[in-house]
Amino acid sequence: MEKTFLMIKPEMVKAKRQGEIIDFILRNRFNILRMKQFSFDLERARDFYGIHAEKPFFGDLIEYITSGEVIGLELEKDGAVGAVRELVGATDPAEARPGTIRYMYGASLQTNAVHASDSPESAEKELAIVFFED
Ligand code: FUP
Repeated sequence: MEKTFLMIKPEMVKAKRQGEIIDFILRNRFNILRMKQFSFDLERARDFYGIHAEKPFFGDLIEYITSGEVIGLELEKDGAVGAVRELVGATDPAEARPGTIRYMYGASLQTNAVHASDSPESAEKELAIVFFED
């Protein structure tokens, strides 16, 4: 079965709302294979978001993602990569469809509640960064 990576971002963990997202994922019939609460160090954060290194928002993004604990989840389902992206919704919560995670929990382009891998290749890279000790 296909695997992917989902991450609950710092503002959701700070607000103690991670349970709602995990419940939503389980109700949508994903299997959770691994789950880890942790803080990014700078090096891992820069690697994780390396594709955005040249973007003007990169510095803010790194500051934000290292600002508190996050929860990484390895998920499994048929077509998991696309299925999670559907549930997550558009990057900007203002553009996210009703019923999506970012519609329900996202506050801004930066504080958009979760991250989800956009391809099987990204999922593999992101899982390796987050679950590096395995
Ligand atoms: P997504 O794949 O939907 O998470 O979005 P992107 O990979 O395009 O962006 C990665 C993260 O950068 C997003 F979660 C939000 C953040 N971002 C900004 O903070 N400002 C921007 O202008 C664009 C993206």
